[in-house]
Amino acid sequence: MSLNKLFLSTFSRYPSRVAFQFEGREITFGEIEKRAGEVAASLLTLRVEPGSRVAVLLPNGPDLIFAHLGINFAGAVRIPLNPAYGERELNHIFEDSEAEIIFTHPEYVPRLKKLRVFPREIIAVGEENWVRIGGRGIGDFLVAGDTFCDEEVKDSELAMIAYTSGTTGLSKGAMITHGNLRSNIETLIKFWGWTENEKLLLTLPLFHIHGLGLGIHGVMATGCSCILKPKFDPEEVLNILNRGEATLFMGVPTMYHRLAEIENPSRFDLSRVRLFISGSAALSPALFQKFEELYGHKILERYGLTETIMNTSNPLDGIRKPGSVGLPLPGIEVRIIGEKGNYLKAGKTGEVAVKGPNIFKGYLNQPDATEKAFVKKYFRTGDLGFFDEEGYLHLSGRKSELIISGGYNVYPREVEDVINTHPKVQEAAVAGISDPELGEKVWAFIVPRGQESIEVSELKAFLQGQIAGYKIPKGVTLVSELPRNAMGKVMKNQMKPVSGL
Ligand code: MLC
Ligand code: AMP
Repeated sequence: MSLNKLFLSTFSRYPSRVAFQFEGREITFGEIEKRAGEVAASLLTLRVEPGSRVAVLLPNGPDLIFAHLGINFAGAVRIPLNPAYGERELNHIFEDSEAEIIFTHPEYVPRLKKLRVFPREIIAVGEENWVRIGGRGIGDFLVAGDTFCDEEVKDSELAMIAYTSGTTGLSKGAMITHGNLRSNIETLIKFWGWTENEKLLLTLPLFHIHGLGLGIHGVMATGCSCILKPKFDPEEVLNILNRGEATLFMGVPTMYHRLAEIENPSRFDLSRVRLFISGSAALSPALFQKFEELYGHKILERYGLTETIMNTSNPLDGIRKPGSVGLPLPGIEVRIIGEKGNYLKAGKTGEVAVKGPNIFKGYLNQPDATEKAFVKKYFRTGDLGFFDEEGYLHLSGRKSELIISGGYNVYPREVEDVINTHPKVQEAAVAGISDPELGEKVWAFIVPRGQESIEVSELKAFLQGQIAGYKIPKGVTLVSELPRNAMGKVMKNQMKPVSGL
């Protein structure tokens, strides 16, 4: 069954139920069905065909949801994009994906039009109307209709291409099918005891698998209600939970850190919340314990990737082990593999590899990277870990230099490539520095050209607009040279954020 069919069955069960509360607006499932149907019908008037790629560059809100669902209802493939992306990221994604259409906020239109590459039709999503700006001039986008080309959409067809940071410095498009998304959300709903009576508080950004594939898809699949926020604000979250307006919260560890560090936490009674779920980055046992002491809840930690959606989770009813990402989800096989691709026993650390209906179809336009990503039909996650005797997975590191800052992934190479184009920079290396709030923060080590000096503010100004803000180094250390091993590889574990000059 396609994701579309799953969502359509919810619409027919609960047409008048409020699905989302967003900034004073209430949106029912019936309204979502109508708007998403109109989006689908309107896309077909723009020669969108099954398999066409359509990007969404919108802030959190109902319009983003209408656009995403409408694209899939038209049989097309959606590409979620972070509004913080700069020129470099967008040019690459549009070139690589050949996205034909983009839904965006009217304010972002001038920025898009300045890019080297952009889709043939831009749909500016305004409060009153949706305006089409494209080859055939400017006009209204939305037409009446309810096109659901569901009969033809199969489990194996692509629903989404999600860009995830790439080791080579440019992001890779992970091709995710209807079957991947549908099977995973169905599994999670059962595993987490998520029903139509749930009230989800969703403050995650909706351009990653966490907010979209879990948060939005969970609401669509269960028919539960959701308070959706433009962004995360710890005081606001605690007030909503204290008033008993939500029963489920999902977040990244940085959010839980901020909830735990709030002034005077005893003001808040969170006893009416059923479940707190954390993922996208490691939740430290210290934070797990502090949250339990303050609010009486054991956070349920789970583990996933854009390419696999969710793989493991601590149980709802069994033991939630601090520092562990839990048990393989039903129907999903998780193995630990050694250097030669051999399977390792419990207690032995190796690369985490996953097989199941959740595994993506491969990287767009990258057959080599796709081939390398699999061993014996298992997807290699790049994460290192081991199983304990009770079958719980513990992650212990990563094979690559990936930095995870507040739940966002940053590959050093991408940031280095841009810093290296600065005229005062001879050479740069970027690494993750441990940080209590963000987990890791991005830091640049720079060998300046000649006698030049370079300030953090100057570097930030240079990078702004080229790459997303969360990738911009929080600090810079000037060094006379980068430490290298005999092979000439920079030894990042030897770089410390104190001045080396
Ligand atoms: C924001 N900024 C960050 C940052 N988030 N810097 C480093 N790391 C981060 N994570 C910077 C912005 O660029 C900006 O800088 C300044 O902080 C303020 O921006 P903001 O938007 O007001 O930030 P804030 O609200 O504080 O954001 C923190 C946060 C956010 C934790 C709420 O980072 C967040 O929503 N993270 C969730 C990411 C996520 O959903 N990941 C899922 C990936 S999927 P300036 O200088 O530009 O003003 C995945 C699979 C799985 O991993 O398992 O789930
Ligand atoms: P992304 O490519 O943005 O989907 O990020 C996927 C990566 O996030 C994984 O490969 C892990 O390194 C990391 N991740 C996700 N969940 C967890 C978790 N619970 N603990 C530690 N790391 C996690």
